Amino acid sequence: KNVGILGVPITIGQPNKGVDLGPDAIRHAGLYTVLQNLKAVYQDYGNVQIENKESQTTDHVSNLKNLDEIASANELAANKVSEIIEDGQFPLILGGDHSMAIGTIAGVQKHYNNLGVIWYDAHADFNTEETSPSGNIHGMSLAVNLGMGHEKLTSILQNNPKIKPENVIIIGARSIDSGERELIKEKGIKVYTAHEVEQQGIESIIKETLNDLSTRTDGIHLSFDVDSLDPIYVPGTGTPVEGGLSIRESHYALRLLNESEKIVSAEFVEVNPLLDVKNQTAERTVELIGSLLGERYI
Ligand code: DIR
Ligand code: MN
Ligand code: MN
Ligand code: MN
Repeated sequence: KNVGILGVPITIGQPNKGVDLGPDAIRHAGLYTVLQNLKAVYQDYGNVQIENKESQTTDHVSNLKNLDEIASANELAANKVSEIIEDGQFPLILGGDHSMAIGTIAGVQKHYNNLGVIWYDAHADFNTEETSPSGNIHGMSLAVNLGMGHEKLTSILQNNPKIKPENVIIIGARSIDSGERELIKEKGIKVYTAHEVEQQGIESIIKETLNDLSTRTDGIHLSFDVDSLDPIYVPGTGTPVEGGLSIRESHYALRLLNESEKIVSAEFVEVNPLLDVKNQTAERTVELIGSLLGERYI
């Protein structure tokens, strides 16, 4: 596999400082070594140039925070991701807050008629400006990809909507706002909450997910928010939620995704080194990336 690494150091989709340092922290945690051990061919495209403004702007009409800045950052990210695919590489995208998925998925979707998305996250990121309790766009990026939300966000690159509701599966959710819940039901999105992971087990869930998406899609993008994991493993993230997935089941999930050969692009987001302890969140992220790209214990 030819891997094209891209950092998207965006922080203005949420309030905590430091998530813009995530991509470099992941590189420092040994990303290249893992790729070399896997004998992967890789190229680092560097980071998208993002101006994370210190002072926050709020759109008066919609209450969206940093709307214009996020829209233009995502346009840049989308074009970069698309370029990586045109170069024949597998986009491995490092974040950055999850608002970046507006652009990354726009960039990938340009190359697929029927893209599937696995959203591995403690949250659903399914708010719109009408439902959002915070105005933070990192809590809206999945909804935007389904065509809901501000026109400046849904119109990035091309088609709107980018993704069909039946092509999205959320795994690990345990913090969903009431408005998001309504929208999820309305759109009929499949959600495996942390309770389903407990009850059904991650192996069955990933196999079901792959079965489901494989028949309908021509490629699957993995959007992996590190806050899907329990905070005991990942202290370095901005919106931790207790009761999360374990590191063991998450490695196994990623291994199953690797074996399926259905994943065409992946992003690992919300790594915040300023909230971290000894870069362990970035280190675990690198190890998880290793599992997705084929690393095995034996
Ligand atoms: C919350 C938090 N649902 C919001 N979202 C987060 O602000 O929309 N997403 N943390 O990752
Ligand atoms: Mn998220
Ligand atoms: Mn999250
Ligand atoms: Mn380690």
